[in-house]
Amino acid sequence: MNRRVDALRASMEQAALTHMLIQKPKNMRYLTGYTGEGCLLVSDAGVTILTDFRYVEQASIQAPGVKVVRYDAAHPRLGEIRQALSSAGAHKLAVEEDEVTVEAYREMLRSLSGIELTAAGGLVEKLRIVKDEDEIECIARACQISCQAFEKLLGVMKAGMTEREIQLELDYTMRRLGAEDLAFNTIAAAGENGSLPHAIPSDHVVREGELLTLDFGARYGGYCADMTRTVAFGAVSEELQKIYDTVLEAQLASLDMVGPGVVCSAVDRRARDIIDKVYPGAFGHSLGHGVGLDIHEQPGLNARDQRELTPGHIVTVEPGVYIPGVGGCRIEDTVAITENGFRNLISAPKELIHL
Ligand SMILES: [Mn+2]
Repeated sequence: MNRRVDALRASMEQAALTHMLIQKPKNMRYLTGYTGEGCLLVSDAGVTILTDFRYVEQASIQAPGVKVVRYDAAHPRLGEIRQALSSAGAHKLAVEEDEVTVEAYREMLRSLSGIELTAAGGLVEKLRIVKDEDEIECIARACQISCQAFEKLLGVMKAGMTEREIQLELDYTMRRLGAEDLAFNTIAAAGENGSLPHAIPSDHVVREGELLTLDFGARYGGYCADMTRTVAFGAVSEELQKIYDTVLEAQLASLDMVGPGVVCSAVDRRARDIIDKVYPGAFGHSLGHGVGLDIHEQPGLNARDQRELTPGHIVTVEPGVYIPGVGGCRIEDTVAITENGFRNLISAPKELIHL
């Protein structure tokens, strides 16, 4: 069928599973290229897309060669699934337990009586951790679009604009440059708002003497970019400069140790030690996360993740300092782990830019 479906079937076999129902849109896309609604049924006989009238043609275009089964009121989805299992003599169906709602689960219990439902969420996500060349190139392109948009923004952004105006300009520019969508809602936080790591852009007018944190990313080919830069408007206080310098030192030091065989938690620790010495407790989130079809994937650069980075992992490195009443700063790159170290997919400069 294809390498990804083959890999999933291999991990299903290891888990003694013959049939798996995939309902997460990103997992459906990863396995087949199909982006419409419905679900996938994966078995040793192959993969089937189950969908309704609206998506039948789209499925055949996006996933050529994949069997498409149309369901409707007379032939409901769960009836089709039940039939597929019974004709294969199967009595067990794996589902994504972190996707199925309680209501949907109850309906499955009713409609699939006699079939054991088992939790197998995470099997596809485990495959998605290591990106292939095509995926890395999509993320690299998404990062390139994001960096180009940031560079253009630097030419037009000035004190007197609101956070929302800056956000709109950046979003528009990413789309103009080829982003199919945004990877997530752009964060633009200036002045005291900078102490909110996930601030919602407001009508706050950016003034001279403020830092502005921009966290954003384009989406390309379904894949996300994630980058953050903090810029200054005019001259900033010694206090804000010190915050910036501390975050930059932590970002460069932790980035420097990234590579294959390095334990995720150790990278987080490196950045945290640097920041905690100057601003104890002011870096309250993890250092980074995997990026792919979803903006937050595995592995995590955090205190709990003891896995080793391996070639094909794509992670963010994004330390920050947040001080209520004063402001904040974050600097973030998205990097691909390679055989020898890493490839930084974000090319935007990191020294403090004064506008
Ligand atoms: Mn991020």
